[in-house]
This record gives sequence, structure tokens and C-alpha cells, in this order.
Amino acid sequence: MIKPARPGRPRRRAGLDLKPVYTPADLAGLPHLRALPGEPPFLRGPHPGMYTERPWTIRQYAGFSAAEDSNAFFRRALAEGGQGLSVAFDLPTHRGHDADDPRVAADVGRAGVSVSCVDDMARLFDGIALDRVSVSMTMSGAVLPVLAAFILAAERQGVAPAALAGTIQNDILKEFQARNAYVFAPAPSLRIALDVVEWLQAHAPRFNAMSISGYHFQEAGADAVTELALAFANAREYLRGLKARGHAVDDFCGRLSFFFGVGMDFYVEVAKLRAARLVWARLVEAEGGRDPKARALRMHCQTSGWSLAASTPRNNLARTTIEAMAAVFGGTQSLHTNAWDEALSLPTDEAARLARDTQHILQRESGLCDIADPWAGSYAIERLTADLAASVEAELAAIEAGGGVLAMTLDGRIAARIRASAAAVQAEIDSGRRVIVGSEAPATTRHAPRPFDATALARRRARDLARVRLARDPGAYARALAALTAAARDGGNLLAATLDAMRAGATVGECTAALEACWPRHQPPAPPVPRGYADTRPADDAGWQAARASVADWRRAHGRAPRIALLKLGQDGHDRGLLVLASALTAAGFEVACGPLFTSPAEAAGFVRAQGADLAGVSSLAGAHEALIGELLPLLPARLPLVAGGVIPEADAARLRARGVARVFGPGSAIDAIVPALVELCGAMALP
Ligand code: DCA
Repeated sequence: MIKPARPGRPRRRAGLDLKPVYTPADLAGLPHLRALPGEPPFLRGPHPGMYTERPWTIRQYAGFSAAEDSNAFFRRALAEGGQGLSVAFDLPTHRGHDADDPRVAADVGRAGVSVSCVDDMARLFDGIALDRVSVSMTMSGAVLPVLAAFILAAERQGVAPAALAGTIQNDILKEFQARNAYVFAPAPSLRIALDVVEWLQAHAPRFNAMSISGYHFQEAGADAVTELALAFANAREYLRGLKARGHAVDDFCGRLSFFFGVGMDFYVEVAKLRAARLVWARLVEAEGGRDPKARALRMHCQTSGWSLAASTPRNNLARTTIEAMAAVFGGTQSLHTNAWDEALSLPTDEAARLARDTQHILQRESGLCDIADPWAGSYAIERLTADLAASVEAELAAIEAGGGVLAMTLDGRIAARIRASAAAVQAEIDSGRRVIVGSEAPATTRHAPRPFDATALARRRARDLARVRLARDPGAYARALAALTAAARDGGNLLAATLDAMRAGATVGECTAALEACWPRHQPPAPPVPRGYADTRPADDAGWQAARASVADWRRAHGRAPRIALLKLGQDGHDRGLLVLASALTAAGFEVACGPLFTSPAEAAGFVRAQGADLAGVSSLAGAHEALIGELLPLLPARLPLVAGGVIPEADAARLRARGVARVFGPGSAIDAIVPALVELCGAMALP
């Protein structure tokens, strides 16, 4: 007699409980099973034939250095089969600074392309027909001058706004919750975002006026349910804001799109994307939307950058392929696949090509496009889809009950929750409960990052901007900037006023300064150290016990806890790694102070002194480490050890060590090894 197989244990994945076996009983009572793709509630996709009629858009996020360098890259990508463009701007541009502003010099052209004026934007799209290629721009902070520059660059090509197809991210709330690329405080930022939607609706109806992001929550540490719940809570806030301005939901919802991250929890991710469409259709209906176009969610997906590992990095090709397949099975309209080397540096050309070709293989060799929504009817996926949708709707109700997403953003509850979840995930990895294959192997891959000549770029950018400033009529641009300040103060559409200013020759930084005359730049206080690591890491774990014992020994010897100041420098607001480390070090027994974001090296040195730290640590993910840390080193108290971590290529790490940085911890460094290493460095200080 055949013994019935014994099902294994249930597993908890990305915020959901997965049963080992699903049966027909799991489908009982699910109302959506009979719906077809292209039909409300659109769970099975926004179009009837899905990829059988048109595959998803291969849209790779890219941009670096100056406009002409990125233009060459874009043209090559389009010639080699890229289907749409997605522009990565550098951090100074995101934060509304011109490339020749000395405060942001170290970050210019590093993590994206530097764009400060209409001429830059025109060079970025030189030879690329903006009425034929759809362009997505990841820009929310400095959305007004950057979008204005794009519209005016298209105008120079003879392309009217009405002919433009593309997307502007314009999702400002998530910047305060997870990503930190804001310029102004939440209230004026929200006004700016809604002004942009209004202007586009009136003048550029084919352009997607918002790309509302869950991706950044996932990257910052949120699970699948929280990713969707926060994206929809923000979407609901925008939607209600537009309704309050007198717009009908059906008039603008069709041009709001979404952006989700896709990680390694394959089944959950497929179900998540299907559930997203269900929740959105219901939410829009509840807010008064009736037009099917307004209720059909369209999305862009990006494979998870966070899931990429630095050791054995070519394994990342497999990870990205799996994640891309989940996005495709989930029915995405547009997809970015990460390059395998992104955990080591910004992607090289060859790695970027492999990432793009992964999508071509999926589209053209695998047969994945032959069937619309192929997981429909699966006991497991349908059940997970329904469970996820229900959990997301429960969270949305809880956010409403908690005072709404704006209130919860302003008082930091949302950010605190994501950070605690990120720290818990790290504790799972460190305790071996979450496996990263290859992470135990020594980093052996030889990798040559894209060369970058910061001095030459700074010279070029200064020359570009000097030319623009010289060519304009000083009276006209100054008057237009004054009108922009007046519009901020007294009302009037801010994109219209910014278009006037940039047409008169104003720059991104000058438009931002004109708005700053009314609204000061937003500088939030340093975040509190998140809990989460201590709650999740098992106390009896041997590696963790040894790490904590090393801190306890130091405390006994010195009669106090070792103090570490953790810093971000420059415009790099990616603070997940820093806050996870802060959580782990606090749990290990350190006293941790996190510095505020966007500090100069001099301000950071002042912070370290004020904290009386025994040790300082800098986390860098945006490539400006050599310049910024080099400036910080001589400003620190003599003999105070400085460590660095983040995405720092080995050659840069060697140079930093030679200049006096005590240790450089690459991505994936184990907390159990970091803690005793830091304790040892604190010991290098004179005993009291
Ligand atoms: N059947 C019929 N028509 C289709 C189908 C199909 N299966 N698939 C696509 N189409 C149509 C669309 O309706 C659309 O036409 P429209 O302009 O008249 O509405 C056109 O083909 C293009 O398809 P779409 O799904 O809009 O694809 P994209 O232009 O790539 O836009 C979207 C995708 C998610 C909506 C957009 O917001 C986007 O590109 N986001 C990217 C955001 C990004 O890059 N972020 C980076 C971090």
C-alpha cells in the first residue's frame, strides 16, 4: 500500500502563511475566479490578450555622468532592442541642486545623469524622437524643474506635450517614508505633485502623471503586504487630494500607474502583483471611479536590488531571472532587470547588456508570452492572491484608523515600521534562517567598475552651466523666477510657472531656490535607532552570543558602553543599511547615534565630536565615498578610528584604507564579524 505523503510544515514568507499543500477547497468562495484578463476587477491583467498582443516593455533604468554620455548609452540601448527609456538622475538633480553647486560636488553624475537645465535635457535626448520613444523619469523631489526641462526639450524637437508618452514618478510621499529624495516638507511637496498631475491631465493626456511606488518600501525592508498597503495608502491620498480640487476620479486615474519591487519569494510575488490589481480596482470604485480604464492598474516592476549579493555575484543573474519571471507571471506592463554587478558598483556596460538580454530571452525564447495569466486557477496562487488582497485591505483600513497616511508619515510611524522590518530581515539572515547562497564564499570575482573621472566631469558641467547663464536675458529669467516664488506663495499652477522660468533660461537649482524663498528645504531630525534586530535574532545563537560577549567585555573594562556615530555623507539618502547596522549594534550593546542625512563632511565631524564617539562609521551607497570620506578624515579627532561600509569597490576600499580608514565592510558583511572588529577598534583608543 502506498503511504500518503506527509505534508511538511507551513512557512511564513513575506508576511504571508504558506500551506505546504493547497487543494480545491482553497478556491471555495473566491469571487474573482471567473473574470477574464482585461475585465474588471482586472486581477488577471489590464488587457484581454496580455502579452499575446503586446509583450511588456523592456525598460532599463539607466543614467550616469553628463547628458551626452547617457545619451550615447540610451541610443545604443535602443539600437540593441531596448523598448523604452527610464532615466536615473543623479542625487544633486533629485534634490534640486545645480551641478556647479559646491555643496553637492562629490555626488554629481555618480548615481545617475546630471541635468541642471533645458540644454542638458536636450542633449540627453538628442537623436531620440520623443513622440515615438516613451520615457520614464524617476523624479519626485525636483519634479517641477526636471519635468519642465523635459517638456521644453521635447518642444525643441517639435514635439508638443500632447504627443508625449511616458511617465514621471512624481510620488513624493514615499520619499518621506522610505527613500529620502525630497526637497520640501510633505505639505508643499504634495501640492507640487498634484499641480503636476493637473497640468499633465490638461496638456499631456498620454503621459502617466504618477508612478506610485511600492518598490522603495520593499527595498527599504517591507514585506509584500506592507509594500502594497503603503503604495495604495499613498495613492488614496493623491486621489483624494485631486478629488478635493474638484476632479472626477475617472478623469485622472487612468494615468496613474504603479511601480513594484519583485524579490525572491516567487509565489508570493506572483500573487502580490495579481492582488495589486484587485485591490486597486476596488479602491478606485470605492472612491467613485466607474470607468474601467480608471480601475485597471498598470505597473512597472523592478527586480530587487536588495536581493543581490556581493559575494559570488554572478549568482545574481539567476536571482534576477527568477524575479523577472515572477514579474511576468504577475502580468507587469514594463520591467527593469538588475545587472549582476550592482551589489559591487554601478553597473558596467556588459552587465547592463546581460540584464537586458535576460528579458529578451524571456520574451522571445521561452514562450512565456504565449498565455495570458497562466497561473489562473492554481489552488495556491489564487488563494495567496485573495489572502494578500485581504491583508492589504485590512492594513489600508488600519492606516485610515491610525489617522491616515499623511499623519503617520509626519510622525514617523511608517518609516519606523519599515526600518524595524528591515532589521528583523537582517537578523534572519545573520541567524541562518534566511539563506543567501554563496554568501559564505570569499569574494573572489574580479570586477572593474565603470571608470569615472570626477574632476573632468566637474569641469565640463561648470562650463555647460556657465554657457547657459551667459546666454540668457537676466531680466527675463529673474522676473520668471519671481513669478514662480509668487505662485508658490499665492497659488497658481507651479508646473506652468516653472515652465516659464526654464524657458527664460533658469536652471533646476534656481527654480528650487525660488521655491525655497517660500518653503524652506526639509531637514528631518536624525531617525531613532530601529528595534527589530534584537527581537528577531535568537539569543542562544553562538555567533551572536560571541559578538555580544565582546561588547560586554569592553563595557566591563571601561565602565560604559562603546559609542559609535553612524553617518551618511552628501546627498546619499539610502539609509537602510545604516539603520539596520544601528539596530544590530544597539542590540549587541553599543551606544549608537545616527547622524542626520545630507551632512557635509565638516558637519558630520561636528556631530561625531558632539557625541563623544569612540568610533565613527560611514555608510555609502551612491559612489561618492572617496571624495567625501577623504574630506572627513582630517576633520575627525586625532586617533578616532573611522570605518566605512556599503557599495565600495575593492580598489576604492584599498585606497581608503591607505588614507587612514580603519576597515571597509562590503555589502553582505556578517554582523557577527563586524561587532568584534568594531570593539577591537574602540580598544585602540586610550583607556580612561
Ligand atoms: N493589448 C492592447 N494594448 C496594449 C497591450 C495589450 N496587451 N499592452 C499594452 N498596450 C497599449 C497600452 O494600452 C498603451 O497604449 P496607450 O498609450 O494608448 O494607453 C501602450 O500599448 C503602451 O503600453 P503600456 O502598458 O502603457 O506600457 P508602457 O508605455 O511601457 O507604460 C507603465 C507602462 C507602467 C504604464 C508606465 O507608467 C511606465 O513605463 N512606468 C515605468 C516607470 C519606471 O520606469 N520607473 C523606473 C524606476
